[in-house]
Amino acid sequence: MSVEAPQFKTTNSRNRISKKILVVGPPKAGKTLISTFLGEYMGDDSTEFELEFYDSYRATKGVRIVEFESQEFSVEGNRMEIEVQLWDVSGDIKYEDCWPAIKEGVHGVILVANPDEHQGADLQMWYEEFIEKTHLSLDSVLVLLNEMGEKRTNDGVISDFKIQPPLNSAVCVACNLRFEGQNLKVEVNQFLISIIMQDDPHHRKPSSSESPPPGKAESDENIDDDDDF
Ligand SMILES: Nc1nc2c(ncn2[C@@H]2O[C@H](COP(=O)(O)OP(=O)(O)O)[C@@H](O)[C@H]2O)c(=O)[nH]1
Ligand SMILES: [Mg+2]
Repeated sequence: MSVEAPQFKTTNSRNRISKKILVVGPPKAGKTLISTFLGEYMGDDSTEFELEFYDSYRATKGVRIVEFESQEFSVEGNRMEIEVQLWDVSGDIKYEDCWPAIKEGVHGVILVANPDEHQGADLQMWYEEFIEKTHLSLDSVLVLLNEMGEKRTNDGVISDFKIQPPLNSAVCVACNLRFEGQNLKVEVNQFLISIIMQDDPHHRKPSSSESPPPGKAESDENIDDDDDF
């Protein structure tokens, strides 16, 4: 299957572009909860979050689409917003007949695992299907290690989670929605910047140390100034 290179899609004069991002990974990793969180909170500067955790697991049937608009990014003085279409994909492979349609026109992938329940190898099939086969750059991939429960991020479980190459070159961050939703917003903003940078290969990719402040992804300093965006 051939996939066209991501392109700017300007829908109006305010530089609004659309990006299709898949959320994939094994079942019960927290994909649906994370997608709901992003849909609810990425478009504003909320720092207080209300999350509904379910005691009984409700498996996603096939795929669920969550849409949100990013906050404005400033790129070389131009304001732009990203209309994100987040495809929350079931971790059940019985829906694999739907995968070709799901993969079509994808611009980025968020891979989610629960480091208490999964291992790096559990991401391999999802990497091959949704990243390798679609020829996506690893700059358009974010691996989220979603810790559930009372633990904070960055504990031993995270450091023991071994991701196989070449996926281990992608940005990998730990998150714990219960305590650190704001960190997730910052990381996803950075991920969105990385995806829009793919549209222009002359631009330098922002590094994680250049993360925008929460909810304000100012990327002017992250790019060369020899090109119009
Ligand atoms: N306590 C807690 N529960 C979570 C978290 N993320 C997901 N869950 C719960 O774990 C179960 C599976 O989450 P879900 O998002 O449906 O996983 P999916 O199969 O990857 O889409 C659900 O009952 C969620 O409410 C989390 O960060 N903390
Ligand atoms: Mg789900």
